[in-house]
Amino acid sequence: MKRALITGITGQDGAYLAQFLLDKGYQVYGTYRRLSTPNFWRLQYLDVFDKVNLIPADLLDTSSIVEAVRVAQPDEIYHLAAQSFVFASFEQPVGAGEITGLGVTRILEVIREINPSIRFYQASTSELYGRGSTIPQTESTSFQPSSPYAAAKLYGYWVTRIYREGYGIFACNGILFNHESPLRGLEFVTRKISNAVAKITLGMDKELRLGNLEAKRDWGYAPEYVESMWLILQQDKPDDYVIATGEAHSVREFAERAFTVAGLDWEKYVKVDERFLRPLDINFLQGDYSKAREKLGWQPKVKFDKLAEIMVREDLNRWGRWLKGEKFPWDAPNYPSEDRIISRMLKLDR
Ligand code: NAP
Ligand code: F7E
Repeated sequence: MKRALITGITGQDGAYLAQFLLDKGYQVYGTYRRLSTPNFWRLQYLDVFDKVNLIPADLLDTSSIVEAVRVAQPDEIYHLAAQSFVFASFEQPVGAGEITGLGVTRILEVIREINPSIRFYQASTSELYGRGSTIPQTESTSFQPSSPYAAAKLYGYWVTRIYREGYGIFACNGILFNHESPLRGLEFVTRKISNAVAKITLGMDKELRLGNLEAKRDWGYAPEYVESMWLILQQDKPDDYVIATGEAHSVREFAERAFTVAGLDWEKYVKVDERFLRPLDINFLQGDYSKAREKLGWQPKVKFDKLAEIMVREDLNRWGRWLKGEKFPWDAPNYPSEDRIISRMLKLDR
């Protein structure tokens, strides 16, 4: 039985990947952070909480990573843990470097020391391309990161290649474009929209405040994207791959589509709020996944319209059940209103 270690198993991708690998017959280990309140709702939601082995570890603490690798003895490590919210990386830029950047080297060093035959997947990102990039983006498009998050990921991308080329470690980058699902964190724009649409439809909210409506992203469906991570580590040679849908849509279009799913006119509810603008934003990301299609046999099935529909229907279902008194694992009831969050990024007088 193959053994996999997933860092960041409590996140969107970590939970879906755990489910995918369990279905493949893997013994799955996952690292999680010790928090004052448990954060296992996604694993419970997918009904895999009792099937995975959990190891406390923090990317800031190398000794905890050593322990995780010693305990799990993995054939494959999927390194998904990161401070993944771009907006927050402007609030905590040093943390972005420490966690999202240096965290990669800490894990690669542990692999090099303990067992260099472990295969390593690095969660790289379309954010690497940044502003003003040529379209569509491929594996050979140049990178111009536009946030502390992207700069940290650029470091992680290169250190992965350096350990591959310098030490012969089977280390790969999946350059994944945005991928969403009902398990997406509430701060990301698609889930913020689907959650608000559900609450407005059910009379629990009145409006939705968003930032840059013109930004275009290549949005795919997370459960399909975790399969690509596995495929990347099953190849004969380590390499880097773009994973995307090949389509770009704006935030405005996502809002329009999401409200339409619920039979509402988005323009009546969406307000632009400057607090959600970033010091720098990327206006256009659209991936070319030809290499993944040819070499991995991977291609996306769920595209933009269907994705928005899946997300809105699931948030409607959750809030509907919640209104009837049912309790089940899910993040929204505990999420503070953004008006209650004091952040230098959310100041009104910028
Ligand atoms: P996510 O839902 O935000 O999950 C991030 C995970 O990292 C969580 O399990 C989180 O733990 C963990 N983490 C954060 N800081 C940590 C630390 N200091 N030590 C240990 N663990 C820590 O992100 P995701 O959407 O699943 O994305 C997975 C990875 O893919 C991330 O590296 C992200 O940057 C990258 N990526 C995502 C996308 C996308 O569109 N989703 C696209 C390209 C690349 P807690 O639960 O305790 O917070
Ligand atoms: O923003 C705009 C915002 O926060 C998308 C992460 O998974 O994907 C994700 O990063 C766009 C941006 O995701 C709001 O300015 C408008 O242009 O959903 P997001 P992201 O920044 O693209 C990449 C691939 C990753 O690697 C990251 O880890 O939407 N936008 N209004 C807004 N965004 C948010 N969050 N909230 C708004 O109100």
